[in-house]
Amino acid sequence: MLNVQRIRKDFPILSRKMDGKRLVYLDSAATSQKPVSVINAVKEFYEKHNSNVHRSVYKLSEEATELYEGARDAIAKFVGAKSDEMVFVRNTTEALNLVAYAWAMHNIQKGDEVLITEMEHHSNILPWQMVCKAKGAKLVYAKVRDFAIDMNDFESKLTKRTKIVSVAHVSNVLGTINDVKRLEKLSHDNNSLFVVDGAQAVPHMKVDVKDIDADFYAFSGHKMLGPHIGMLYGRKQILEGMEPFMRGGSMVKDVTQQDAKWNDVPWKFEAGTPAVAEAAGLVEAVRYLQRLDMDDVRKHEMQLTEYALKKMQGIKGVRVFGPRTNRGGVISFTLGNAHPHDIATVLDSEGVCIRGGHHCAKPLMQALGVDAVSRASFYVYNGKDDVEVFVKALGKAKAVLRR
Ligand code: 7TS
Repeated sequence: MLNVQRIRKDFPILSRKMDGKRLVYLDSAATSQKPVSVINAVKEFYEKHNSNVHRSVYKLSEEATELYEGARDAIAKFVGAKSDEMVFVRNTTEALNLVAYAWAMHNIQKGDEVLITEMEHHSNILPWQMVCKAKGAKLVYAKVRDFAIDMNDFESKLTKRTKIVSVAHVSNVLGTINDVKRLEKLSHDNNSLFVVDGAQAVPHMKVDVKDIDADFYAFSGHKMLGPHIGMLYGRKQILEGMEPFMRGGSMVKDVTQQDAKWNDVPWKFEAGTPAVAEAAGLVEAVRYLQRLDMDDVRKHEMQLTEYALKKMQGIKGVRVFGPRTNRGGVISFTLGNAHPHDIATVLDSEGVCIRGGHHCAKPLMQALGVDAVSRASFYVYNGKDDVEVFVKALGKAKAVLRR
C-alpha cells in the first residue's frame, strides 16, 4: 500500500499553503506534481551536464547524450518496448500529430475512414479531422453508452474502409478504462492501424505496449510526475517505413542541395535540439513510480475513487459521469445547476484544486448532453484526508451556489 504521508514529503509544492489552507491538489489528470528527485535531476543537468546531444566528441556532450539515450532505454522498459521504438516528443498531442502527419497523410486516401470514439480528447480528434479533410476521408465516431464504448456500434462502424482506429486507453473525463486488447484484435483483424492515446493510462497503471500490440501508443511525461516531455511508441517496422514528421538538424544522415537521407529510427523523428533535461527528469519520474510499484499505484487510486464516490453520494444534487467499476481515478460530476467554474472557484477558496469545463472533450460533452462538468482527479500523493476536504468544500459550494 502507498504511504501517502511519506509520499507527500517528496513533493515540495504540497507543503504550500493557499491562503492559509493546505493545498489539496485534485487536478493530476491535467498535469501531475513533481517529486524532488525529478526537480533535482533537471537542476543537476543544467548545473553539471548541460550541452547538446549527438553532435560533439567532448566529454560534456557525451554525458548529455548518455543521459538522453539512457532515459529512452529506461522509459522504453517501463512500457515494455525497445528503445528504438520510442520517440521523444513534447506531449501526447505532438505524438498523435506525428502519427497523423507522418503516417496518415501518406496512407489515407479518398473514401477511407478513421474510426475514433465519442470519448476522445481533442488531441485524438483534431489531427484526424485534419487528415480526413485533406484527403477526402471520413471521420467516424463509435458511440458512448453507459459511459463506455458501445461495442456493437464500434463493430458496426469498423468496415473495410476503416484504415485507422484511434482510441483513448483511459478517458480523461469519464475515467473509463477501455478494453484496448479487444479493440486491438478487432482493428488488426480488420487490417486497420491501431493507435492508442495513453495519456491517462501510463501514469496510473502498468502498461505493456507489446501486450496491447498497438501500432502506436502515445503518452505525456508531465502527467506521470515528470517534466514537460512526452513519448510515442511505434512499431519499428512501421516507423521505418514512414516519412519524417519534422525536418531539420539531427534527423538526417546526408544532405545535398536537393535531397536528404533520413537518420535511423527513432532519431528520424527527432528533428532539432531535444529536451535533454526533461528526459533526464522523466527517468527519475519512472524510477519513482517503479519504487512505488504500478500495481500499488492502481490499487491506491481505485480505493480512493471508491471512497470519494461513496462520500459524494451523500451530497444531494451530485451527478457523476462515469462507470461504477473498471475506472481510473478521475471523477467528473455536476452539482445541481451550478456552473463548474463557480464550483471550482468555491473549492479554490478552500485550497482545493479541481478543474471545471469541457476538458478538451467537446464531442463527449455533446454526447452527454452537458456544456461542462467539474472534475476531481487523484494521484499517488492524494489520500482520504484530501477526499474529506474536497467533499466538505463541495458541501459549501452547494450552500453558496444554491439557486
Ligand atoms: N489525451 C488525453 C486522454 C488527455 O487526457 C490529454 C490531456 C491529452 C491527450 C493531451 O495531453 P498533452 O500532454 O498533450 O496536453 N488532458 C488534459 C486534461 O484532462 N486536462 O488538462 C489536460
